[in-house]
Amino acid sequence: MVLADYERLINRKNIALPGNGIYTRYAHPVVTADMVPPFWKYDFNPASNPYFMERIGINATLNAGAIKWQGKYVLMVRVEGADRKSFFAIAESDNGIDGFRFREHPVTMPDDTVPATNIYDMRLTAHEDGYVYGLFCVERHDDSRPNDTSAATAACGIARTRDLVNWERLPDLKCKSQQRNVVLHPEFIGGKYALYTRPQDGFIDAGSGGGIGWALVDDITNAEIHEEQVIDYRCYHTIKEVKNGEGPHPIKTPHGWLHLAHGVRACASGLRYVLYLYMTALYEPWRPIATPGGYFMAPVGEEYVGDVMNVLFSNGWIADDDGRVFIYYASSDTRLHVATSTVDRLVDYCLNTPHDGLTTSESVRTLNNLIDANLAFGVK
Ligand code: M1P
Repeated sequence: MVLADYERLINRKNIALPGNGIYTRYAHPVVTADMVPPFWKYDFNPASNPYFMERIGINATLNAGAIKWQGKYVLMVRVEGADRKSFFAIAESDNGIDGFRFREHPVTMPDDTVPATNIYDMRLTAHEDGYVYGLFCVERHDDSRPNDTSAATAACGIARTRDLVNWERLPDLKCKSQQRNVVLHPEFIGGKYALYTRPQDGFIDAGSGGGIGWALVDDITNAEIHEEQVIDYRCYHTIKEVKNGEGPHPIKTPHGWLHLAHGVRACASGLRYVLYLYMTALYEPWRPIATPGGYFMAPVGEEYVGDVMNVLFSNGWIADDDGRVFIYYASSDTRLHVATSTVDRLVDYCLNTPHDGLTTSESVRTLNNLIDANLAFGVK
């Protein structure tokens, strides 16, 4: 029964929903906690489990890295157990929108010299050096505050593989600040590895770290940031007032690098996480060339609800050779969805969406420009 229900669920066909011309959402999430194989949760031996009870609880499947690998759409899913520990597990599909099935075992990630309490949110980058890298957040208790059971530190863990099975763990990124949302650029820049960073004052607060940063690293096997420049700033009364962070590595297009990121604002009900796009120059991936205003995607319907409400977060997308783009995003730290678009549409969105004029007068002026153009065109 449990196995039959599971097979029915993971074989459910997804249904495209009417869209806005920019992307298409789908009726069903692509990966949920219910899609984790029952043999990860139940002991199937009646001798040791006479009541057929769940022995290991799975709480959520979220924030997945993504890569096209040997013809399959592969997600490096953050799976969170009932014990609040996250780990990585690969789920793969033939078409990218449904049929995701977890491999038999989760990923065994070697530890750095100081073991982590938690690891999550891997960004996958097939680098031109020939390795596939996984950069992820490494969380440990902050032992400088021994009496505070909530005090934590965030750093960037680095691992690499050639087969998505065996992982070589490299030393964690060294830098002055704490880091989350660090992403490896897929190409060398002046012979160096390039990182999108997110300097932060504390474990949660971005504080004085002004936004998404850029840093070059000489040696990825002993990565250290000496200089970091902010390339995408946080800003008052925008969707990224409180925090922002790079999503997956940017997609290379003839018009420049296409970036997906998350922006965070505060409100009475807590933090609101939305997704936005921006572009940087083809030969200077640190230089913004297009910054469409507002959000690209925000929670709708059930996406609002979950462990951490009002959150969309993405650290994985796949650009296919035919120009289709599969955007994997999690809602409310609970489940994973896909939205599809094309490189052409996303570039058009970036180049032609008005930027945020930062005042209400500018927003009305921009709106009137569009209305007047449409009226002149004869549309009412
Ligand atoms: O809970 C929302 C997100 O919060 C963190 O992201 P950020 O560091 O940008 O605030 C991460 O813990 C992320 O995993 C989580 O989805």
